[in-house]
Formats: sequence, C-alpha cells, structure tokens
Amino acid sequence: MNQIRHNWEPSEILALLQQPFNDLLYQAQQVHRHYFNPNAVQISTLLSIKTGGCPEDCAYCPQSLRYQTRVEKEELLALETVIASAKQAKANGASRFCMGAAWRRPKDKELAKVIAMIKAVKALGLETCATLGMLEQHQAQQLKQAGLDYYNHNLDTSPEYYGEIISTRTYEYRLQTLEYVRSADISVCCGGIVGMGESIDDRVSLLQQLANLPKHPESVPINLLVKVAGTPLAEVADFDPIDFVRMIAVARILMPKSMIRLSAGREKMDDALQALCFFAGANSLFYGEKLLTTDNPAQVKDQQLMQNLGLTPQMEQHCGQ
Ligand code: SAM
Ligand code: DTB
Ligand code: SF4
Repeated sequence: MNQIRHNWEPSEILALLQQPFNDLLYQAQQVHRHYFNPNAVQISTLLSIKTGGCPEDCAYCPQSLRYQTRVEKEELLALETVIASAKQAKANGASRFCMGAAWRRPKDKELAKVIAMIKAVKALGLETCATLGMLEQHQAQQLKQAGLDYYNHNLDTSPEYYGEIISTRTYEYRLQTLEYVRSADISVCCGGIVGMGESIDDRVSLLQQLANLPKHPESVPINLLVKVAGTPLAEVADFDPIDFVRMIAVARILMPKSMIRLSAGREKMDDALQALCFFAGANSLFYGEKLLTTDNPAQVKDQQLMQNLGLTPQMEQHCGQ
C-alpha cells in the first residue's frame, strides 16, 4: 500500500482530484480499507463555550463582531453548564467532546477556566478537544498538562486564497500555532473549508499544505461552507457535491492514517451524498443538533443514517499499521 508521504507536488494532487470519479473512489476505498475498519465512524460533539463577539474577520464566520448575524455575543459558559452538556454528549454516544471559543487567542486567565473544563470533561471518560484560536507555546503546554487530547486549528484554505477570507491573522500564525500544539504532544485536528469561491488550484494547495506538514494531522475536518446571512460569503455559489466527495477522497489518499472528518455542511447533504463521503474515506463526524452556532442534522436522523449504512460508532479508531 502507499507509503506515508510528506512531499506531494500540486500536479500529483490535481491529477488525483481530476481523475475519473470511479477510479478516484476505488483508490480511496482501497487506502481506507488498508488502514481502517471501513464500517466504523468516530463521533464528536461540539459545544460553543464562548459565543460571538470575535474580533477576527473570517469571511465565513457568523461569530465575527464585524458582521450583522443572528449570533449574540455571550460570556464564557459556567463550568457546570459545560459538564452537563458533556454528560449529555456521552449519554448520546459521543466519544469526544470539543469545546470551541470565538477568540482570536485566549488570555491566560481565560485559559485557566478552559483548563478546568477540560479536566472535568476528561474525568467523565470522554476524549477532549478544544479550539480557542491562536496559542502561545506555554499555553499549548498547559493544555497538554490538563490532559487535552486534541486541538483544532484549521488552515481553512490555500495560502493563495487566504487573503480573500481573513485579514486579521496570517497563514504563518496558523502554522505556528499548529507547531506549538504538535511540540506539546497534543494530537492535531486541522483541515479546511470548501465552497468559499476558491478555485480547484486552491483546493489542491490546501490539501498540499495539510499533507506536507511534518506529521499529518490525526484528524482532518473537511467543512462545506455553511452560508450564514450577514457574512460576506452568504451569497457565494453552491458547491458541487461531487467535488466535495472528490475532496474527501483525495484527503483520504494523501493522509491514509488520518481520521477524515465530515464536518460543517451536513445539513445541506442528503443521505446519498453522505454515504458517498463515507465510501470516499470519511470516518468521523460531528454529532448533535448544533455545530457551534449553526444547525447540524438531528441525532435521530444520524442514527438512522448510520444504521442504514451499517456504520458503527467507534470509541477509539486505530489504523492497522
Ligand atoms: N475562533 C477559533 C478559530 O477560529 O480558530 C475557534 C473556532 S472557529 C469557529 C473553528 C473553525 O470553524 C474555523 O476555523 C472554520 O474552519 C470553521 N467554521 C466557522 N464558520 C464556518 C462556516 N460558516 N462554515 C464552515 N466552517 C466554518
Ligand atoms: C471544524 O473544522 N468545524 C467545526 C469545528 N472544527 C470546531 C466548526 C464548524 C462551525 C460551523 C459554523 C457554526 O456552527 O458556527
Ligand atoms: Fe473568530 Fe474563529 Fe470565527 Fe474567525 S473563525 S471570526 S477567529 S470565531
């Protein structure tokens, strides 16, 4: 089977993306079967622990204070509220609980409160994940000491298209945070968003960035843009569903041992499209009625889908190699 590579060229990735769909899916499914149980999915539940009022200008995001959206600014949730939500997530079958905050970067005082949440969630027997914006090195180390299992920090798009989407922080800052997380020995959750008006070359370039990291992210969320009224990307053209499946398949081929996460945008996907995504190598998803501020499919709907496809929620997924 293909070796794990970190030196992908854009031309190779483009060729993978553009090959006939059946050939692509066959190749992706072979890779998937080699490294994973093809009928297992890992499920995570998200909670927005600090909503809205974010100073950043990410053009897709309903939580930026620069855009008039329906999201109201809220304070950091109380510890008890987070614990209650995590217990509920566990009872509903999630194996990982992800806490998201609409921050540019956490202040040390804020981080101390999140650390208390991480410890409490971990004590419930759940894996923990946090996404809090940019980190300093010492903050990554503190999160590790608290027992944080995963840190989510996305590259979002290609370095070339990035300036069209965000002006308030650079791509290099993102890579720097990822390095801090990696060197603190926290598992990395890093992916991007498609459907933001980017070109196929931008998608190639995003995939190249992810696949050529010194170590592949353990988890790679592929988000389909959720178009939120009031954000600059509210009216962007719909993304071709087949191209979405292609993106998943190529991520699977380039990063064979990573969990590929079907992330935002499932509300707009029918069962057949999601089934194709699983066939293309997606093996994890966000489960629960809400993502951070936008809707996700109802749990009962996801249960039906998983049952229909014979997919089993898995507490721990390990690749065969
Ligand atoms: N504020 C922190 C940050 O940006 O790193 C953490 C939370 S932020 C909401 C986490 C990720 O959610 C973003 O990097 C982006 O990839 C994704 N996201 C946000 N809004 C989205 C949308 N409307 N559609 C798809 N993905 C979105
Ligand atoms: C990721 O890549 N997608 C999730 C999670 N990581 C934090 C967030 C999606 C957010 C979608 C918009 C919202 O609900 O506010
Ligand atoms: Fe803020 Fe994160 Fe939204 Fe960007 S994606 S505006 S940093 S909450």
